[in-house]
Amino acid sequence: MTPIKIYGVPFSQPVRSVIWLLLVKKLPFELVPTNPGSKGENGSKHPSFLEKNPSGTIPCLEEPDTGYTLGEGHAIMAYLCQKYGWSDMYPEDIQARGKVDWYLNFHHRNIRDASGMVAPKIRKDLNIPELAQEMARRTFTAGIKTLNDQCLAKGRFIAGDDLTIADLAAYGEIGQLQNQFTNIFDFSPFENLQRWLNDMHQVEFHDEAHVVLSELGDISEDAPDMDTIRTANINAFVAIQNVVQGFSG
Ligand SMILES: N[C@@H](CCC(=O)N[C@@H](CS)C(=O)NCC(=O)O)C(=O)O
Repeated sequence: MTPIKIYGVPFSQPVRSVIWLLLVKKLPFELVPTNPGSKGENGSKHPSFLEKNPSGTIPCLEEPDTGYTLGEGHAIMAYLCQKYGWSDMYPEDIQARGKVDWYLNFHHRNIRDASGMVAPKIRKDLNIPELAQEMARRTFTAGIKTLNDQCLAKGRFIAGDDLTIADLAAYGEIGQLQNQFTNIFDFSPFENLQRWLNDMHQVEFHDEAHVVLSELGDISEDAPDMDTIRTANINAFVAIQNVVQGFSG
């Protein structure tokens, strides 16, 4: 069987969540470097990429054996879980699965707005208005308050007491803001969320899946230049490849 392909770069939040799932499940895959937003040959807006994922965003999955392609991080994770029978991560029981799906839907325009705080630091050239940044902070804060006060007050993980793809999706966004990574959000008022973050650190391959963030480090004061981001992505790419090589023997 030819390994599946994942198009993307490790700095992308939904790409990281998909990669982490594949590492946890030890499924060999090929990570195909793809520049988000670029119309160039390896870009997510190139016509050949749009054939695979009409929205022109990363991540995107491709199965060389079947020719099947799929975009959207959450759709990819749900598909993989169903295809390979990873029912621990995406339960078969429809009520339990409903709770995972609740989060996967809730995530967008709530938790996903974490990236609305990261992007202005990384892409100074985009001149993202202060108001947009403030709106992202407010939406994100309301989102994590919901997780902290409701979901994580009742269960160890977001959709109950077991780790699921809801947690991997959420960590892609929330995790990046922690003080050992970009350090651009204060989680101290959110006790349950902090406990969850610590639990997520214990999940297998946490460090390998997040090399890009440890390489990039604290960006709260100084924005990294493009070379630093490129190097962080390359080093993360190598770290991920090294783990995957171990799976295929
Ligand atoms: N809803 C999509 C969002 C994907 C997304 O926005 N990816 C970014 C990189 S993190 C991207 O490809 N941006 C390029 C663009 O929007 O043109 C998902 O969760 O997969």
